[in-house]
Amino acid sequence: MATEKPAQPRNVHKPLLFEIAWEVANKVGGIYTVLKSKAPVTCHEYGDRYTMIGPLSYKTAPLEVETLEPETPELRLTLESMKERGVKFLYGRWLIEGAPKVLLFDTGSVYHKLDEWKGDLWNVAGIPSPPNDHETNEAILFGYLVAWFLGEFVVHEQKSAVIAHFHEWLAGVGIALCRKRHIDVTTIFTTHATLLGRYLCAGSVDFYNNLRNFDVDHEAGKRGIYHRYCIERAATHCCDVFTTVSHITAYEAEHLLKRKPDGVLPNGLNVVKFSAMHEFQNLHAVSKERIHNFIRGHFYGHYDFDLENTLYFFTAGRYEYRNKGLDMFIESLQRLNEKLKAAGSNMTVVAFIITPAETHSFTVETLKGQAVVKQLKETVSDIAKRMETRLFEKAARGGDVNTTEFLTSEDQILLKRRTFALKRSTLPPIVTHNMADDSKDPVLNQLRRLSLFNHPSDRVKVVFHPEFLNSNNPLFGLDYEEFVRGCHLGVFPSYYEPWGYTPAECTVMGVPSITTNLSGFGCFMDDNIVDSSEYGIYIVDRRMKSVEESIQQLSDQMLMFCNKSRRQRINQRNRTERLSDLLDWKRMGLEYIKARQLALRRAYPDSFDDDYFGAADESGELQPRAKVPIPRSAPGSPRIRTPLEGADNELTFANMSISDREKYLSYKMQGHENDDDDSDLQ
Ligand code: U2F
Ligand code: UDP
Ligand code: G6P
Repeated sequence: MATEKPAQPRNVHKPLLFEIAWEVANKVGGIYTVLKSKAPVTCHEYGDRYTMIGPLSYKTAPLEVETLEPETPELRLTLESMKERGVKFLYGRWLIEGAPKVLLFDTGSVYHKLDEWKGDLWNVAGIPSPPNDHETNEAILFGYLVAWFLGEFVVHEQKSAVIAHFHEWLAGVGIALCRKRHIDVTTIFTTHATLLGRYLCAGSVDFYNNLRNFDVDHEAGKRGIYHRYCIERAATHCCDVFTTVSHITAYEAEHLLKRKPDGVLPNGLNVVKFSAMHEFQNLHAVSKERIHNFIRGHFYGHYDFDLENTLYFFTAGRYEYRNKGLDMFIESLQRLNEKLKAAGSNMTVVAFIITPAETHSFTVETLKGQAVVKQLKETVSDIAKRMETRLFEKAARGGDVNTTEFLTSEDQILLKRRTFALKRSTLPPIVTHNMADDSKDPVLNQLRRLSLFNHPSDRVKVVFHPEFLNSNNPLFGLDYEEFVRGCHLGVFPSYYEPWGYTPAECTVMGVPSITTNLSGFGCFMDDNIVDSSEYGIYIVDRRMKSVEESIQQLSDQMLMFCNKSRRQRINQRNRTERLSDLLDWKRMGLEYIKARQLALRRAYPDSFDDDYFGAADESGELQPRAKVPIPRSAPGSPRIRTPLEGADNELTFANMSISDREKYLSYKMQGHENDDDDSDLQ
């Protein structure tokens, strides 16, 4: 359905915005975090002109979305007409901060159309679709529903320009259809990874050195993803503005998808600042105590190390062994173990690996560890109460207080029984669950190969928890965020990581982390901070160094961290936390604003009077990119002077209208008081 251009030009200064993704109110991976955490800034900017479009999941949507009646006649007419033709949907408010409006389409309600639409996709775009790929079928149904909606909507709504911002290939079919049907919207496509990149990296290819040389169609065909790749590539080439989440993915996209992105939209977070600076330090201490409790149980019988001198390292994320750098993490832990032993260090490191694998629940041994220690604790508490009563009685009578006589022989026997229960002939387990396929699991095999078995002489202990954490977890009783706060260092040595939310989340919680120069986040920090290690962001070089050298570097960084005093760790956490502003959507959101402006300018060039745009230096924001300097001994908040540079592409702040700049800047100022008076030392 082609849409006629309206008689009057559409208003490009008050556009409507639709953001379309498979993960709207539907948690799958990192894109859900992008949409959810960005909602407050986008709602603030667009108000009721903003709607997210996603698939309708009857399992989760009723819990996440409150139903609304369409407010405008244009939306009502469009949705009524779709409903009359059998389309089911849910329109409402997503119950998250910002309360964005969402339109969720039930792909099942149009399943009977699948074959017709597949045929059409082949005819109009030359995209094939095999019969049994469920994910692709869903992407096609969703794409046709979105294009149907947008096509009808812009017939009814003729006054405002409409921006449709699509995320990832799963939402990509809609872009190709908007282009083929000449629907009068402007489109942005953001890819959060490339299909081929993910597949190629997971294998054993030297990905980055061969990016220019891959025969993309052949590689996609070999992996059975040619049709998916076609959708991704069509979206890339049919959109008005093409973007990725990092420069490294932009480079990858240029070679694998054959279009140089117009700009980079890095991922932010919705940073919640505590009013008192030390509050996050207190939270660390509280959560760490809970992790201590787990350790006492897990290592029962071998609990011979001092928790005051124990550091908690962790890695977390989807179970992509090579892409997430689990191989490198384990190898480096073994080196660290040797180094700490050789130095006669009194430090112990417990390294947690949190990543979902197929399991048959917790092992009996793991649960037993928690049970015996809990029993011991209860017994000690009962005995202590009895001793307290006796002690008080004796003291109240003015008698001589000889403490040994307060522990009765019965209690001594009880205590002995409990401590006998702590004896064990086996080493503390390296995995907390029964694995579905223990003998083939790559993490376990690597730990076995390197003999990391939690022996008493090991200074590095390992706990593999093959399931994401939640507060009902019987071992920790902590949700993921609380667990991260209780740890000392996050380690994410990824080989393939378009962005990487896990180290970013550590940063805003004031937890130092190690990442790599192959991750979007690592490169972003390196670009924006003079010496990020001073702020507790360590970056392993996986580009220019050999694997062996990178492993050495990672183990040295971990060793250096082990050599810090408590005071230095506290100091460093304060510095890390100060980088939060850099990752806040209030700043990162600016890149989205630029992308939307560019999309409008490309689709409606005649609607822009260039006088409307101020000169580049008018706002004071367009200065050469300033890196965050090395911290002074008690640094103030890092001064981040300019947003991510877009000098070599069209996404620059100069392209924003003055009103957009003012709106953005006024929002940015809210709630961001100067915290210069915070001391580094707690
Ligand atoms: C990118 O991360 P994503 O999470 O979007 O990666 P995808 O591969 O596109 O989607 C997540 C996949 O992982 C699966 C899930 C999806 O197929 O079914 N999965 C799982 O098998 N088990 C789980 O417990 C959870 C998910 C990118 F890689 C990151 O670097 C970026 O930070 C992120 C946001 O931009 O996008
Ligand atoms: N995560 C979680 N529970 C856990 C471990 C991780 O919810 O126990 C989340 C984490 O907070 C992060 C996401 O998983 O938001 C992983 O995102 P990342 O960008 O690091 O990688 P992706 O999986 O998107 O490639
Ligand atoms: C926080 C708490 C301090 C505690 C410290 C432990 O800063 O506020 O009371 O001493 O954590 O730090 P550590 O790095 O040893 O876990």
